[in-house]
Amino acid sequence: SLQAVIFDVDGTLADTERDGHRVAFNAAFRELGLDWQWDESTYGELLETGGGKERVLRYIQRAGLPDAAQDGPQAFAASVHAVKTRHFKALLQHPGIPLRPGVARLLRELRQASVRLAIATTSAEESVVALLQANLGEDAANGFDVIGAGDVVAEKKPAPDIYRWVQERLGLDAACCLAVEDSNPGLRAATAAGLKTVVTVNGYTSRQDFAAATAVLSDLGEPERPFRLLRGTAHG
Ligand code: XBP
Ligand code: MG
Repeated sequence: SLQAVIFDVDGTLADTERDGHRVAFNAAFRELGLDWQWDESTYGELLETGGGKERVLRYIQRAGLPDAAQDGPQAFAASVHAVKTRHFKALLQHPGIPLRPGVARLLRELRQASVRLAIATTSAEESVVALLQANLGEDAANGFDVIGAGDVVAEKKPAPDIYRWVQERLGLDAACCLAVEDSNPGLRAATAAGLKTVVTVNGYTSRQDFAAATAVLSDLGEPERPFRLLRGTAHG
């Protein structure tokens, strides 16, 4: 039986990428005097690389190492990421980034059913906690048994490492857990860790390959606006 649900964050709990992380990266580039700008479609391509620091490192291969990066690419990516994380957290305060439809309801209903909740994400823990707090209150992070985020594992999604890290701490077999993801790299990570996975798509991910998913949904739905089942069965 189902004992825990492990949620991805970006694109799954909230549409954080286009109007959140992307905007925060661009603000960081401006603040640091770089002439880089990531438009929506460029960012869509760059999302193939999970992790903000890794994404910056990948972009350096295309745009070249800026003059400002005197301490090398790794230190440069880390400093961009720190500035970007500050801007991302400010965006969560104003204008704010809401949770996707059905997310708050599902979290509440799972807790009421004594299903344990966990998070497995590529992004920085402080960004995740700030998103939860901004939308669900100061101690929102305490509602999750395990939060696996950012650099706690060396290999980010699509590697299964973050899901394995979370499962180990939950102390549960993969067979008792369900993953909720929004992207192909996320689905690959969860599937490689042996987890059944429900996918809720968004604008950046809707055309990706989700053949390995238990079900593909438009979103998690609200009573007055149910989700659409895009593939699979409602009972997996
Ligand atoms: C999320 C990511 C992250 C975010 C930005 O992927 O790839 O890098 O874009 O967060 P997933 P950071 O939803 O598959 O976990 O800049 O803090 O990495
Ligand atoms: Mg995601």
